[in-house]
Amino acid sequence: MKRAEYDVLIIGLGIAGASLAWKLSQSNLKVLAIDSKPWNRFGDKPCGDAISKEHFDNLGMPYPQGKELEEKVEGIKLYSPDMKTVWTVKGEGFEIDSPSYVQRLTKEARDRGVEILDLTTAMKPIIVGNKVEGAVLFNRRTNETIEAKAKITVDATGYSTSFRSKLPFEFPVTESLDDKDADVAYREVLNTKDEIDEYPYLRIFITQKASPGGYWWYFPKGPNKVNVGLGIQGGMGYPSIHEFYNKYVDYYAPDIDKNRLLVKGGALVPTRRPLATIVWDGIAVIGDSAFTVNPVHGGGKGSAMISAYCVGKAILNAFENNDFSAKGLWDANECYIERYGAKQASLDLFRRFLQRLSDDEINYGMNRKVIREEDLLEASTSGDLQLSTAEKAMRVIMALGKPSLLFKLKTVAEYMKKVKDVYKHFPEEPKDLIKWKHSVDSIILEFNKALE
Ligand code: FDA
Ligand code: PGT
Repeated sequence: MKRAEYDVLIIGLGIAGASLAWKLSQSNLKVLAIDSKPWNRFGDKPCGDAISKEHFDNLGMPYPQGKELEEKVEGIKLYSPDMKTVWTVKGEGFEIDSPSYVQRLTKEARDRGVEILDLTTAMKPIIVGNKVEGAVLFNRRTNETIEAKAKITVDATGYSTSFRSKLPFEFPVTESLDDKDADVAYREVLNTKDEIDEYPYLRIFITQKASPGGYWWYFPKGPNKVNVGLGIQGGMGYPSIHEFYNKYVDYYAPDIDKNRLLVKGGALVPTRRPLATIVWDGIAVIGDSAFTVNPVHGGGKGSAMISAYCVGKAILNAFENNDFSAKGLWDANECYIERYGAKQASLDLFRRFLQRLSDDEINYGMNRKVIREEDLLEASTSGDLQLSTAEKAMRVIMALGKPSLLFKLKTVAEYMKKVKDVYKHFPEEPKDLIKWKHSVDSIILEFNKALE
């Protein structure tokens, strides 16, 4: 068996792993980054490919350019189930060609000294004492087994969680995903028959009938090309996603040319709060594997980049202090929670509420502006649903004259605030993690009961 030693081993070169490799290539650390896929398929995963521009600005990541940028986005149009209400949310973003962008980050990282191995899979962790100290790899290009020792190993394996799930259960980063806390999503990219109307706007169709617990999207990638798909909640016993796709695609994407299909595929989207901790002794977890996706809109590329940024900073710190333990990496949690994690926890609750609403309630709510588009945007960007908004909403709902889940909006807003407050008191030391996690879990249980 071949043996090698590194400072950092990154497993997975999707947007999360590639962003981290790119960031660490600016340091003097000896880094190895691997992926099971061949080079030309890095970053190639089923996705709607929409990212807000703000993420690149906030993190100092390079904008997608040339082939990497398929369309500049100017905003999102949100359609009610009966299509009678359309909310327009303005905001700059990109429709990217994800493989091109991820491969560009990876090439730049390699040019600055990061070693990259494609067709290489992490088979199992190396654990010494109770610390992760690297992984056993298999390289299909050379048919070699490699014992890769590393001071810090980073799991960026996406929704497969294929590395961290092999750790002993005493590692808190082994937390698994409940089926109901995920959406199954599927999309196709096709050319259209005619030029798309207002193609710089993404379209989101809310419909429990055609996508229970998720939504349909129509994301133009230019005047004649579109990414169209849907998500449905997992663990609910619904028919297969393909059944929904085939039944409703002509309704939500009437102008696609089915003879000009470019790509298709589906995957799971975690829709919950992040892992209670994204670091432990000798290990960090980023991207989908750490459940960093936005629970309400399912976008996870921007927040995968945030988790890579926070873990990157924590790694540099850990090397400065020569401490690779959970404690030495702990500031990754603080950074991620402040930038995105607390909002995710609050939106995890909002998502549970939205998934229980009927199409009639959503039609009513959107049409009568029970929540206004500004409030929804505020909720989905900061995780705050204002109580005053909820109180005003109560008055509107009273006029409905029949009992409705919408009545619970004030309770929802209260719990969203409550869980965010708990995240403000994230423990300063790893030893207090379990107690803190219990307090988060009990708020979620209480909230589920309150919705019944
Ligand atoms: P990703 O899955 O991209 O990468 C993981 C990598 O690890 C893979 O390349 C894999 O080969 C590798 N790997 C796994 N195990 C390994 C092992 N043991 N050894 C070596 N390599 C290993 N988000 C968004 O922002 N905007 C959007 O429009 C959408 N739309 C959307 C639509 C659909 C249909 C889905 C399913 C998802 C989305 N998302 C999204 C979510 C988004 O796609 C997702 O959050 C990110 O791409 C996740 O990036 P990661 O790098 O974490 O994982
Ligand atoms: C309800 C559960 C849904 C589960 C979703 C599963 C579906 C999976 C499919 C995945 C498709 C991914 C689509 C990604 C879209 C990207 C949207 C986007 O970029 O949003 C921007 C940026 O948000 P951010 O969090 O990345 O960044 C924040 C900031 O810029 C950085 O600091 C923000 O725009 C929005 O949030 C628009 C709102 C989208 C809302 C989605 C629909 C929800 C349903 C609402 C129902 C309302 C009914 C109310 C009635 C009372």
